[in-house]
Amino acid sequence: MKIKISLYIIILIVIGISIMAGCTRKEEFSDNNADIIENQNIDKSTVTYNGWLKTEGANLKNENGEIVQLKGLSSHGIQWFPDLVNSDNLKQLKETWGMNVFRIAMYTDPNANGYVAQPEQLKEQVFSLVEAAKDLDMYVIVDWHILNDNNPQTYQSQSKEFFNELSSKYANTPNVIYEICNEPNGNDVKWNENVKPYAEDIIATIRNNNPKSLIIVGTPDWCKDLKNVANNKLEFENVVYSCHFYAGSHGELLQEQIDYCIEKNVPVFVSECGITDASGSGEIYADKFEKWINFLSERNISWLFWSFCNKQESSSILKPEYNTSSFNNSGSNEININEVADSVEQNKEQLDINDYLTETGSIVKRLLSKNNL
Ligand code: IDC
Repeated sequence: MKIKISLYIIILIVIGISIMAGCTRKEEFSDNNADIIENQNIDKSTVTYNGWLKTEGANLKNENGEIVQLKGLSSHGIQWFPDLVNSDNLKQLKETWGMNVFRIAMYTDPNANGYVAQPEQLKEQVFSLVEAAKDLDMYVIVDWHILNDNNPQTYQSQSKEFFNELSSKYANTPNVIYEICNEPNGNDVKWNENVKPYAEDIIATIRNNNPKSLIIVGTPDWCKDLKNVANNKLEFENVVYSCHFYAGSHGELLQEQIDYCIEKNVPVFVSECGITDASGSGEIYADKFEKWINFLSERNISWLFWSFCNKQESSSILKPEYNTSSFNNSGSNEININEVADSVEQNKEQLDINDYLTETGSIVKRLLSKNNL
């Protein structure tokens, strides 16, 4: 009898365990299902998804080892257009253009009223734009925009101080990408003698605060001398080298250099490009530009367009009326400065970028939103 009861109890226990195991499997199954559904809705363009970017061979990858192509716009000089970029229009660009990165062009030249002339004001502007990009879960490039101040060594000490502060403030922020010099240029500015030693100093400074950061290094000849760089690249990891093209001025010769870099496992990053010639104004070369964009996409090379601006020049994606449309609708000839300022402030928030696109803007919008992450 006792044996019978024990057997009965054992059978009951076995049945109980089986039922429980079944339930768990069901739960596992529904968890997997939830994962699949969630994966379908995941926004793969965000920093939350991609994390710290890193280079592997000639590719740029996210933390899961997937290849990443960043695409976005560069500001014009933020010292000249302090109010043009704000979190509202960055949000619109992210949502309606598929932009996953924005570049803050901070001129350095004191003759252009750049950082060397007004460090505190420009630092504040940079920090507030970085915060906006962080809130939008987007990558942001901080560009030390040398141009007429052609040799990065000229203001090396200012650069070091700036990047030291930036990289310690954002030591834990994968959103921030450091572009340590826009376009070294001039016959006397060489990779081995000038740009490389500058880069070694600034990269060491950044990495001291922030070992994982992605760093973009400008190359000589307005970012067109890639071969010399590829033959003697930096020892640091997670460094990409910039190549800048303007469709009306640069073509196959530069593309050959990009392919040379890829063969040598040197990662190239187009942190600035344009649809005009190198002057930034004049004719628009839509077909040549599109061919360039296809060339880059086939190679998963990131690119940013010059520029997010309403200046009267054909490289601008916005019409000059963007920003000042409120004046035209005021209905009054008497201008009260405070009222105008208030109305500009209000209107700025409501303006839809897409209502003010230039021909350039429409073309770039189409190409930028193609094949998104
Ligand atoms: C141009 C601007 C133009 C400005 C000029 C000088 O479009 O409004 O007057 O700079 O500051 C670059 C530079 C970028 C240039 C751009 C077009 O990085 O600053 O902007 N360009 O000329 N390299 C190649 C072309």
